[in-house]
Amino acid sequence: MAIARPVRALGLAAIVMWCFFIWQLFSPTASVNPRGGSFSSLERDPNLDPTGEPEGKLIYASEEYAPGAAGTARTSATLLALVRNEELDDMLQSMRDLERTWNHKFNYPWTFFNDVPFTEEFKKKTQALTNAECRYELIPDEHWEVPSWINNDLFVESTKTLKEQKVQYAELVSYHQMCRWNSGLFYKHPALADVQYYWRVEPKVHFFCDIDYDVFRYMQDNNKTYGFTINLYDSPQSIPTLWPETLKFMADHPEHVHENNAMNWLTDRARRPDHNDKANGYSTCHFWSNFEIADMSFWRSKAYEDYFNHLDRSGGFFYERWGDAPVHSIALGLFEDKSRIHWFRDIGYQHIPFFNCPNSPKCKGCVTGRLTDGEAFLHREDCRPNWFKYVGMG
Ligand SMILES: Nc1nc2c(ncn2[C@@H]2O[C@H](COP(=O)(O)OP(=O)(O)OP(=O)(O)O)[C@@H](O)[C@H]2O)c(=O)[nH]1
Ligand SMILES: [Mg+2]
Repeated sequence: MAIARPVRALGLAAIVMWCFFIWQLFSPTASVNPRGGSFSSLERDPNLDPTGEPEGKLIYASEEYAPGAAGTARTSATLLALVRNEELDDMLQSMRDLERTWNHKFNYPWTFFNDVPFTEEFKKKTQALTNAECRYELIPDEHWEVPSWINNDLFVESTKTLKEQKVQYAELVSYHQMCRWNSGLFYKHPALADVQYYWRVEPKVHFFCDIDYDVFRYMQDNNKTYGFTINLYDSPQSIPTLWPETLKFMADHPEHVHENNAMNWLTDRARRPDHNDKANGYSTCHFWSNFEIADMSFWRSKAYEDYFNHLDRSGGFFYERWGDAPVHSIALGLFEDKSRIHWFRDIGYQHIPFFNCPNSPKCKGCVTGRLTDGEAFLHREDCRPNWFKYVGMG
């Protein structure tokens, strides 16, 4: 019996679609891994691979890490938190996690910063969670105030535009102040004058994995400048002139650009061309700086000081909403040897809505390889594949 031509066509289309479906499912470059991490340029999320301690020299806990003066193995370092009195409960949550997984073995001091004095309750409750010393520091006015060269009318006008473009927190002056302080001022506080390394800790973050070695000594003994866990795309609307200002700066100061820089990571256009276009040449890829373990010598270097001053004078911390994350990341990507930047893949971490959750028996409370527990579209913000592609996983 002859089959009518439309029916034959329909059958053929069904077979083609079925083949396409099967190909999507079993293709070796499937872009979605079963745990939810979305990788288009890698076969799988490396967090799914068994993760141990980093290579290199590691120093483990001993009696030389006892609290107080007995702690002779500790290097010059602090856990560092900028926090408001109202965030006490969330800060205690972060502290509990970090003390449990790491600091009770090493007893590094905590340094808390605030633009207003800390309450007695804040001091009492935070100190009660650690055997290490806690320091409570007020930020000097000249580090926090809006700089004299910022025009308030222009600021108000600019925030309207930013709000129209849905830039989060654009209307909050304090948010701009916070980003500027985290970019170029925190390490100038007199309380940190003799401190070299810091681990930045925000309220309401989580740490999931037991870490048994001294991470600050890891940085020092293995010649690392900066450590991160998560790498994301930024909102290009918050930084339209950051890259153009950076190019101007580089033209004036070519001597600061490191020969082993990560320029191709900073300027990648392949993965998210729209972001690169809106940010005028910057991929917007950045280390998510609510977590950072770093050597302040880099921020205190002439290269970074010159760069920060250039950016600060241009007004973009207020007329746009430049975050410390892209500012730090661009500076590191240009002025530092990229081999001195380390992915702490073994430190399980969450700041809502993103995770770094390694595959290790030392981790509890997060799902291995899960990048986010938020909406599916958030996977698009993952920029780690670019870092791995251009720099590696070291
Ligand atoms: N003392 C003080 N701390 C602040 C102020 N604004 C922000 N911070 C702190 O700066 C850090 C970053 O601020 P967040 O409000 O968490 O900004 P964010 O991480 O971009 O935003 P979320 O996604 O909402 O967490 C946190 O540690 C805050 O506690 C402020 O005006 N004063
Ligand atoms: Mg936060």
